[in-house]
Formats: sequence, structure tokens, C-alpha cells
Amino acid sequence: MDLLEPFATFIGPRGDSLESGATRLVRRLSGLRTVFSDQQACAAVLSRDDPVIYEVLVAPVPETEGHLCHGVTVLLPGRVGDEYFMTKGHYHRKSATGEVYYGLRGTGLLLLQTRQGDWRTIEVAAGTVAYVPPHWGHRSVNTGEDPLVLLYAYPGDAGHDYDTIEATGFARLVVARNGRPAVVENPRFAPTQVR
Ligand code: PAN
Ligand code: ZN
Repeated sequence: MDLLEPFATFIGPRGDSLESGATRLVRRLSGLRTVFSDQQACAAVLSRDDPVIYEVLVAPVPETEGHLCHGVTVLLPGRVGDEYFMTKGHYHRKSATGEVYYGLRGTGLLLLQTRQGDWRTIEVAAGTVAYVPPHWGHRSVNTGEDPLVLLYAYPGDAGHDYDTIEATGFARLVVARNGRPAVVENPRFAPTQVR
């Protein structure tokens, strides 16, 4: 039996510093072009700058059955056109695996959907424990003025399917209307055919 040494990671007061060998993934707008619906607004931002949209601090846990992968996502505040900054979003490759999110800072929405296009939102703020049940695709959206910082934990063998979301998009968009977040239909959403 391979025993992994027990360990802890430190999360700083801003909820954004995970030490102990954590890997930091940086997601900039140039790598998220297909995520935002307003392509003109996206190109306009990219002509000036390539802003960081979010970072993920990943604790060193094997991505295998039995482990609990965990870390912290720091999603910055901002918009591309009317659309708030958000994560790529994905389904778990092993679809029957859930996930827990814990809000450390900021405010936002978790956008959840099934492959058939049923959708839900969960408001998240510091203290929110949000549960993503198996089979629900999920994306985080920062609707506030501060970084949205979320701790996450999911089964090590869950895997990530980004291709489906890239092909279908999400059923709903989260946009600013009169300065407030609104959840509106995505006219380009194409639900996956039930096989
Ligand atoms: C989270 C996400 C993280 C970044 O850890 O991976 O928030 O979002 P994307 O993976 O969609 O870029 C999670 O849901 N893991 O399964
Ligand atoms: Zn996930």
C-alpha cells in the first residue's frame, strides 16, 4: 500500500495563498476566448491587454481514486462586455462524481447545468458551502467588486471534460443589467443530444 504523507496547506487571510508545494494555474483572457459570448468586446480588451481572469492553486494530491483533490480558485472581478468574469466550466469526465465549494471571499454565482440543458444557480459568498451533485456541469462567476475566492474538493478520479462546454456553451449567461447581475438565456446554447 502506498501511503501519502499527511499534509496541510496554508490559506492566507485573503484566501489566496496556498503553500506547501501547491501548483498555480493562471488563466488569462487569451486562453478563454471561447468562454465569453461578446467576441467584439473580447477582442477589444485583448487589443489593449491580456488580463488574468482567474488563478487556481492546486494542492499536491494524486488525481486517482480515493484521493480528494482540493485547492482554491481566485476569480478576479471584471467584465468582458456585459458578461462577468467566469471560469471555463466543465463536467466531470467520470460524470457520477460531485464536488464541494466553500466560499472564502467575494460574491458570485455558481452556474450548474445538465447535459440536457436543465440549469440552476447557487449564490456564493464567504461562508457558503455549495454542493455540486454528480452529473451537473459547473462554472463560477464573479458578480462582485472583489476577488471571488472558493475552496474546492472533488474525487481524485473525477477528471475534467472541457470539450462539451466548449462545444455547447452554458444554457445561461450572467450579465450586468443596469449595474446588477442578471441571468439571461444564451441564444447560442446547444444542448447535447441524448444518445
Ligand atoms: C474547480 C475548477 C476551478 C477552475 O476546481 O477546476 O474552479 O475552473 P475550470 O476548471 O472550469 O477552469 C473544479 O470544479 N474542479 O473540478
Ligand atoms: Zn469540477
